[in-house]
Amino acid sequence: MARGNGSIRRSKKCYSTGFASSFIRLSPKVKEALANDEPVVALESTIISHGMPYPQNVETAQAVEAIVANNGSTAATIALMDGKICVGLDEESLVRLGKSKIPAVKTSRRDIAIVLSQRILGATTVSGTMVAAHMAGIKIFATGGIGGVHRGAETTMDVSTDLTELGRTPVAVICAGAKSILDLSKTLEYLETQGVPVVAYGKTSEFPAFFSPHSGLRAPWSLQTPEQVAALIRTNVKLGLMSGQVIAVPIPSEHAKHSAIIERAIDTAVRESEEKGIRGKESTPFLLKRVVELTGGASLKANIALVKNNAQVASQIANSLNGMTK
Ligand code: PSU
Ligand code: MN
Repeated sequence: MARGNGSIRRSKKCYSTGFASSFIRLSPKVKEALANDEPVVALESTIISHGMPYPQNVETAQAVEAIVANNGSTAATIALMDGKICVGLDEESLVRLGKSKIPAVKTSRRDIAIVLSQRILGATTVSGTMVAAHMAGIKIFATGGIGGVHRGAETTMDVSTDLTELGRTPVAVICAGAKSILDLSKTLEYLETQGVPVVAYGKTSEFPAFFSPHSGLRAPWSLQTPEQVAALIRTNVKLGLMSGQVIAVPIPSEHAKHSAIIERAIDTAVRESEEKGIRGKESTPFLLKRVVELTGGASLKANIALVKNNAQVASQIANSLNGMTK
């Protein structure tokens, strides 16, 4: 039953309440895909506004959407615009996020209601995107890397809300692990605390470190095929476990060749951020930007390649999940 213009169809696939659905604006393509029970992959927008420079950010967002489409799924890039949670963006909106004179606000769960009520342009993080995807009934979300426990968190308490979101929202996040701007060992500990399965994907049992397939840390689980991941997601949904999953896909080896140089740049960037006293939500964007500068763009190339790879894997998982008997 439709609930007025632009609102989502009320079906078993839609988890939002009547009130929440009035805030959601589905693009025509996403609306049709969800109504027809076709596979949909959510994509975040902070990676566009804060994760990459213009114009590579917009180009990558478009290329990633095309990869999802070419693999038989519908892409739903998510952002907050004009007081609505927009699920599926047109080209003009992608450019607005990537190039706006008034920059988009990085929007995690904490910020959603403020950004909507003030009608601010909001780019959703992993946490914000998971909230929106779940409201729209989307179970699979592809990105580059998740936020995590920051280095030095024992004194700063800087732990990304992405990790608590993963503990409370049943969306699978297909990523390349987390960047070593973070403390990866503490990040895995915290995900265990939150009850989140972390799965190394493919022929590996190691948790990948974004720019490198190697972190030296073992992932608690390892799965090899889209079907196995789809079975995990389906079982999680059927059980009513409200937690998400981290599906950690190693960067393809041909794109990992500069990882040692990038690692040194990360150490420098972390030191600079401490010296400058950068804190809170500014910390991750500062580090990402500095690493791109210090590596002369090598990290950006690797970042783009792994996001595309993750989008492809996510589409395969979405197709597989869709093919399973309900
Ligand atoms: N890590 C990346 N690229 C990104 C981000 C993290 O390699 O673009 C973004 C994501 O949107 C992620 C957010 O959800 O940063 C985490 O920010 P914080 O550490 O402030 O929670
Ligand atoms: Mn933080």
